[in-house]
Amino acid sequence: MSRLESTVDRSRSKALQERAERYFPGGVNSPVRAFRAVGGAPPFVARAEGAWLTDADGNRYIDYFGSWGPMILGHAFAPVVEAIERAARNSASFGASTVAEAELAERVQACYPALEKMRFVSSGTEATMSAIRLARAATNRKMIVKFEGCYHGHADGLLVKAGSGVATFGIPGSAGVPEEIAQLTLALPYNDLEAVEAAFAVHRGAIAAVILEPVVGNAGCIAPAEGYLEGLRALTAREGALLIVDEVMTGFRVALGGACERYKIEPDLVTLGKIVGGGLPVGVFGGKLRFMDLLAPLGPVYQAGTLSGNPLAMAAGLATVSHLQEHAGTVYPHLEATAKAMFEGVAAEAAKAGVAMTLNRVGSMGTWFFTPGPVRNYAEAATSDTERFGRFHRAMLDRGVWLPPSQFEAAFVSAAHGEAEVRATIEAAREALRA
Ligand code: HOZ
Repeated sequence: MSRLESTVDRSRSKALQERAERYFPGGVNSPVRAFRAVGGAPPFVARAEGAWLTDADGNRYIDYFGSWGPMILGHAFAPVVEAIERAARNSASFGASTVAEAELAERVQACYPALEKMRFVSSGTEATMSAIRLARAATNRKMIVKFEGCYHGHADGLLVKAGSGVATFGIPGSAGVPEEIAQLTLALPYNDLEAVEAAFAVHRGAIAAVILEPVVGNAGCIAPAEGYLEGLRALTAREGALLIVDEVMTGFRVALGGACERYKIEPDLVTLGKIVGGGLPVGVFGGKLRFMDLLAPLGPVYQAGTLSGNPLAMAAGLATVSHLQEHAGTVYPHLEATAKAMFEGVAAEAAKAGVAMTLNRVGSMGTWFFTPGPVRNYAEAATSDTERFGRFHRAMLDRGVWLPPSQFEAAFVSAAHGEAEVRATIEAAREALRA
């Protein structure tokens, strides 16, 4: 048997993958799902509840990717399911304004006071590309600064040295992006203020915005160094560039008010997604009034979407954000304690097994990098032994633990994970790290 083959019966998933490959490139609608970075066949999900996924063959897994972040309350969380059902009875879409939009906006603003005004869109990609457009219009400048390994969706100008699937497959950017567009993006090392200072010196008066993941999730999890976020704020303010804090992944995750609250950031614009939609497709961009009021119909920056503020998505988002707001005092401490026990428990097993590993964790998101570390930027993350990670991933999957299928994606813990899941995960890791 090859090292990629599993002893677990996933024959139904395998057949479904073969069928999917007839219709979708790689059999998937988003590249990392194809498991190419870790090997083995991806299980097809039949259903999920709480912290557990069940595949098409009836195998059960503890879920540590949580739909890539949104499922912070666990799968099929009853208030979210009921809200979606209620909304669906009134029709799935109108393409006109509804009361739920302002209700959700009011709650989002209570958690994120920096969003003086906002706009709902349908994905994180839409949110970040619209924020960049606003920044360019507001400054009348063309260039943007991003950081290596940060992923801000798949708009042309944001794929330069991006994280997530771009890092997973080791490609510098994407074919099909005109050089003229890629040249407007400067990709600098994360956690390096001097590099940003130098870029502003070279391109004085040309940089419209600096966009970043305040805690990187798409190169694996990387925390901001002490003083880094404050430094970026000061530099961008001094140079007349906007600071865009991309909280698609960290929003409502690393605190109720995301990284803005946790690190006391004062952004010009913020982008959100994932949790704010409760598992349905929602993105948000928002920030200072003087920028947001440049948007059509008030101003000259055009942005639109038939499904923006979709009633089902608003209902799921409202149920999720309301629950987080009303139970923040219990949910976030539970997430912190569960994630700490689980991530550190697995890292302790690696130490016992003599496996070189660096654990990075911020709240309920984290990554075990298969490298002695430290990991403070993408170049250091890229020193990880990705083949070793793949072996660990497959061995964990065979023991009923589904981790994100790439060394360069963060793992997430939900409020539905508890002591039993933590214990089972550490036990699985004890064996998997020796496999
Ligand atoms: N880029 C996403 C995670 N960072 C992957 C989304 C997906 O494959 O569903």
